[in-house]
Formats: sequence, C-alpha cells, structure tokens
Amino acid sequence: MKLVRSFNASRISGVILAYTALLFGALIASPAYAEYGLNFKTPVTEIAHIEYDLHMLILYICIAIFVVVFGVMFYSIYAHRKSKGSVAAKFSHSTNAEIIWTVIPIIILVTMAIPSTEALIRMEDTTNSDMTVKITGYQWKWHYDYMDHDVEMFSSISTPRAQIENKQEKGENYLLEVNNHVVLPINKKIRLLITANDVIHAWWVPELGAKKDAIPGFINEIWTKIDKPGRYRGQCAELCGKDHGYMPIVVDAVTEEEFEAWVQKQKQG
Ligand SMILES: [Cu+2]
Repeated sequence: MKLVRSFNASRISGVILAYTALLFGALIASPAYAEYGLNFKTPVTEIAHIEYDLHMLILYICIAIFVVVFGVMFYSIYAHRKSKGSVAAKFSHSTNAEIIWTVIPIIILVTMAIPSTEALIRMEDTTNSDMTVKITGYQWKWHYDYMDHDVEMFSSISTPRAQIENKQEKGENYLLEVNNHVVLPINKKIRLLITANDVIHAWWVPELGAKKDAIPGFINEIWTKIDKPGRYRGQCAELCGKDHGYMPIVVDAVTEEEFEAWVQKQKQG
C-alpha cells in the first residue's frame, strides 16, 4: 500500500512538471511568440526604457518568489507526506515565523518601491521641455495642436470600411492607420498636454512608454523624448463609446530638419 501511494505521488508531480515544461516550451517555440512577442515592445524613449527595466525587475522578483514559495510547498508536501509516517506539528503560534513573514515582504516591497518611485518622479518631470503638443480626444478621433508652431490637425482612422466589414482583405496595419500622422522631432523633450472634449479617452503609444488619460475639463501632462526615428502606433486605451477601437494613433519620429520641413508644409497647406 505504501509503495503504491508513493508511486502515485511521484507520478503526479512528474506529470505536473512535464505539463509545465510543455506549456513554456510551446509558448517560446510557437510562431505567435516570434510574431507578437510576449514582452513589451522595444522601447524608444528614456521613459519607455525605465518602464521596461522596472517591469523586468519586478517580473524577476515575482519569479523568484514563485520558485521559492512553490519549491518549499512542493518539497514539504512530498517530504512530509503521511505515507512516510509524518505527523503534523501541534503548535499554534510562532513569534519567529511571524517576524520572518513580516520582515521579508517588507524588504521585498521596499526594494520594488524605490525604483518605482524614481520612475514616477522622472515621468512627472515635464520641466525644460523644447516644445508642447496639446492632444484632445474626441469621439472618435484625436486632435493635435502644436502650440509652439501654430499647427493643428485632426487625426482619424484611415482603415477602409470594407476591411472592417470583412468585404476586403485586412491590411498590415489594420485599425492602426490614420489620415494625419503625429510628426515629432527626435532628441527633443516634448511636453504632451492631454485632455478630451466629450468623454474620457487615453492616449497610448507603447513604444514611447506614453499613456495618459484624456479627461474632459482636466489637462494631464506627460513628456517624451524619442531616441530613434520611426513610425510608432498606438490606440485609445480607455473605453470611450462604440468606436473606441477605431481611434488609433500614429507617431512619425523624424529628424529636426524633417520636422521643420513638415511644419512649413502644414502651414502652407
Ligand atoms: Cu477614445
């Protein structure tokens, strides 16, 4: 009887281990992993880098906690099983245990809080910006006002209706394309003032690490300084009505000269 029981216990833990390994293997090896990735998009701003590193740090801490807690748990279940003759302890209070399980989480939380607070302070610091763009959310489009350049425009989705209604094959940037791109210069600290005209929206471009609620009657601010020229796509990130999924954002990060040329073109237009 004893033999049968211990055989079952080790077989069950073996099966659990095998399934876990399979699951991770499938996730990493699957084409979905290569195509979409499991992690954040490659950061292209200082804030996005800070967010990425913070995310990884917290993730590693969580993995370590997971391994330690489940390690101790599974070891205890296995090593002190009834079939081996283990008898439960009878004590009901342990000051040492209480101190340990209070102090260790405090240390872990403080370790997480320090870099998080530093990141928040850095994100909130919009001083000494080179230019300001005011972004206003509408149902269901965005308005951009380049306050230092006297340029403003609306930016609406440009995905053809036929693609949305499945009458045409969907394009590469389905639901992530707009008529007027937000052109921003690289290596400039850009202050973004974010508000809304009707309901709450949120301006979100993952690669810039920029996300902020757009609230009617309030002006929220964030800043961005893009390192790399490129095209970065985002979306409204606050459920704002029936066309919430149809108000994407496209940022074109260009050199300063290209930006100036764009501004001149906009003024003429
Ligand atoms: Cu919205």
